[in-house]
Amino acid sequence: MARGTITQKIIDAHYVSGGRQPGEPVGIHIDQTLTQDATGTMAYLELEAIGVEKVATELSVSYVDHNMMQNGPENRNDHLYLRSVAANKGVVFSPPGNGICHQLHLERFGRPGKTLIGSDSHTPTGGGIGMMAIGAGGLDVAMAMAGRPFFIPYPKVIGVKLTGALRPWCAAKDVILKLLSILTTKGNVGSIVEYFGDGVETLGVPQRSTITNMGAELGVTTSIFPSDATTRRWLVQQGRADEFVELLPDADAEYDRVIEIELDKLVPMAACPSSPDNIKTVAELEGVKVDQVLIGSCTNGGYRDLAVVAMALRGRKISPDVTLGIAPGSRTVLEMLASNGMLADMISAGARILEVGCGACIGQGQSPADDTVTVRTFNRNFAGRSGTKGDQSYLVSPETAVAVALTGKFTDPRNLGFDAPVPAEPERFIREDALLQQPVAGTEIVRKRTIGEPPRNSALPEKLDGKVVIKVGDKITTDHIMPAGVHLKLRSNIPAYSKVVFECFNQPGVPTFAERAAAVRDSGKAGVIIGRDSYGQGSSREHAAICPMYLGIKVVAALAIERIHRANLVNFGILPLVFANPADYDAIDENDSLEFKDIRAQLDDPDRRVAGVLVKADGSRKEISFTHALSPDDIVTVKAGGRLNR
Ligand code: MIC
Ligand code: SF4
Repeated sequence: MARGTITQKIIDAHYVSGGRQPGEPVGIHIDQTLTQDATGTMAYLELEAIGVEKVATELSVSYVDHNMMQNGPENRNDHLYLRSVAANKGVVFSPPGNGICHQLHLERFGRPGKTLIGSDSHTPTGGGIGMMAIGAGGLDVAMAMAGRPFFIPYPKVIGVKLTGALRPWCAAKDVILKLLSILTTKGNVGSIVEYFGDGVETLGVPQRSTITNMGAELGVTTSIFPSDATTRRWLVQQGRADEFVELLPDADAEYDRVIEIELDKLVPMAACPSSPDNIKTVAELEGVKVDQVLIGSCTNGGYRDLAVVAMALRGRKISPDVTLGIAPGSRTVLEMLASNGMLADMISAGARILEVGCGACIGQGQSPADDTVTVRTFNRNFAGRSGTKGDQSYLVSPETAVAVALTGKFTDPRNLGFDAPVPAEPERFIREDALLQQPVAGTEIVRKRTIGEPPRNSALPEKLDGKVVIKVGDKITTDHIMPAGVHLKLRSNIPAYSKVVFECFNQPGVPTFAERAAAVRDSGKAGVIIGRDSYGQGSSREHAAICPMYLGIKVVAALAIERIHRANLVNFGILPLVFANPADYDAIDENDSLEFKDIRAQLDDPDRRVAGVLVKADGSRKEISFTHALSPDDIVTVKAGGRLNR
């Protein structure tokens, strides 16, 4: 078992209750929370439903960064609700245009050694500054704002030893892409990745944060770097030197597993369609024609990344075969680029400057053309996430992205024929504190007509008469379950948003998933979803639980269910089960019945066994055995029909 790690030190300092053996639920005190608008509206509605007058955390911040298209009044209605509820409940509010929650939190609020949970799966960005920063569903964030501990499985610690230093044109993104090629997106649930070794000091905080940000794609609880002289330098640059604390592993720290990455051996890499772990070297892709390049997002939208891009573009023009979009991660970054002339370099090279925010990363605009290649510095390339069905989306570093923009095709940046830009670190970052809105007690909460209420489930019955509404395969992401993009504006309107659950599997002339699920629900049966491996990976969006719940889904059974999604299912009273015998997955088909007798009593079985009876269309019956990973507290929640009922 791991010893002397940073992970352990932070957990010890925040320990509230629970086990200390890997896998046992451990409750930790949460110092800070963050929300973003697309998950935040529901989180604050939940906070209100719990009856919280004022948040109990050291700091809670509400950011608006996702839903900024404002096609119709819904987005702005959400912003007004978010701003007023933040003021009312003691939460700092960051309005649209200030920046992506993770980038901004790193600049303004991230503190080494603190715990942070955020209603966004890329909250681990804060690990780059030595925080234990974890993504969670909105209801869990609401509970933390209410002062409740947050439960994680006591982690196994994967130590990633970095040695040497990156060579020119190689980037932090290549480090995490390399790690994704080793660990993949599957099988890492319950672990925390901790970086150590002499290579750590060669990476600045922005680079470390790129690595911890995209660590989310590994499916781990979070990733973390030490807090050292480099961290101190970053805090000085941000005008927050007094917030520095050193945080290092013991010299004889032991990890559950060690992976070594030699930074000087890394080459530029790309995640190929349609998974962040489908890795090739850029050299292998050399020459592939590209139509679109997009630079930005919470992975690579910081000052250093965009400065590299600006310097590579200076005095050059992009290829006429591509469009290049650049979205700075925060207002500060944009303002710094504007004041030092780098923005002009980008514009005159042919870049399209996009709004500060998530934008194209969440499928809000910039969808690629049919049958074309899009190259992005983002962290996810799940099928269809760009807004184009059958998209071919590749994920790369800013260094590689700018090489592609200049040539119109996949190009190893080392072949560009000029030296890799090395931007100077700014002595001071611009601070726009006046644009952050501080709470004012008693503020009236603005609730326009599109602000709904968080729906509730009914309690788990004794006998669950289930019917399989859909059977899906491996690696179903929450983007498959609950598409974002053009539908994002429905996040506060559950009945409307529910209509597009599993939209990507709908076929013309066949009733949609939503119609089928509602028909099962209205017939008095419980809807069942059958998944395979890594069900629910990706985003933390709890709508991937709330909307299926609204449509009557009571059980999700799969070979494996990812951490955040499983927690969201529990929070909304959906039973997450795991096939005890993976071969049984093959026995089940859509429209089969799955009956559970005495399900409430079965959940108390100390061996975690749950028996169901599969009834096929021809009337044949087969007993199927399931297990689950529910804690005693989770079981109470599921039985109650979700946390709001409790
Ligand atoms: C994402 O990158 O998928 C998102 C959009 O930021 C989500 C949150 C959401 O769906 O609102 C995430 O990563 O949790
Ligand atoms: Fe926004 Fe994209 Fe980051 Fe999600 S991954 S928070 S959509 S920039």
